[in-house]
Amino acid sequence: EKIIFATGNKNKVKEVKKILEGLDVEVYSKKELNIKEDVEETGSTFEENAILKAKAIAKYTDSIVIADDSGLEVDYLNKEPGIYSSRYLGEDTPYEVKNKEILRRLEGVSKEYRTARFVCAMAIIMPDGECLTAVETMEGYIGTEASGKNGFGYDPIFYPNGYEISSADMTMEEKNDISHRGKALRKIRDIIKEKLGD
Ligand code: ITT
Repeated sequence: EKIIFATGNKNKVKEVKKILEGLDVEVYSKKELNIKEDVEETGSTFEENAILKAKAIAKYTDSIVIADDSGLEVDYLNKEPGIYSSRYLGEDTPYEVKNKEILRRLEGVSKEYRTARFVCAMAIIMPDGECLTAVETMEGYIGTEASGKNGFGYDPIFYPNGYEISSADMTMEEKNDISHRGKALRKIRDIIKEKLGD
């Protein structure tokens, strides 16, 4: 059974391919399918935006479609950048710059007030049009410096609770085990398994 993962983010594709490993599915990104459509993320929640992205692609195919909308909520910054995570300081601004800016805005703030979380909403559209979602978080805090070369985006400044390292210092397997994306996608995987009857 073919699954289409509707995203333009190759880091998400890597993580999702790994998380769905072992299930008899093929993951295709939009790029691999030559779908050029750029979806406007006009929703006001991660969940709404995930559904928008999945629906935009579902009209091109009879396969199962999944989409991920995710981001970082920093409590001290009133949950910024939130659903605007990829657009924060401009879509093309390097993450080094975005991460530095968040660290700067938290300068002098003690650890107990540096709490943050990654949120992931996964939407799945079945061939019969049924739409389901799973929303999960990874709780942690913003460190005082960026660290790590793995992962992507805000990973170098995010330190998951219970670990002394950033999520960019984790292997992809370690991160997937505890991450917002890992947790949401494993729920979706169980739904797929049920539907496919295996
Ligand atoms: P698609 O919409 O095409 O899937 P995108 O990168 O634009 O790709 P989002 O709109 O969902 O995706 O933006 C999510 C942003 O939140 C992403 O670009 C990262 O900056 C950040 N983010 C989400 N999950 C993350 C993770 O696991 N680690 C680090 N940053 C993450």
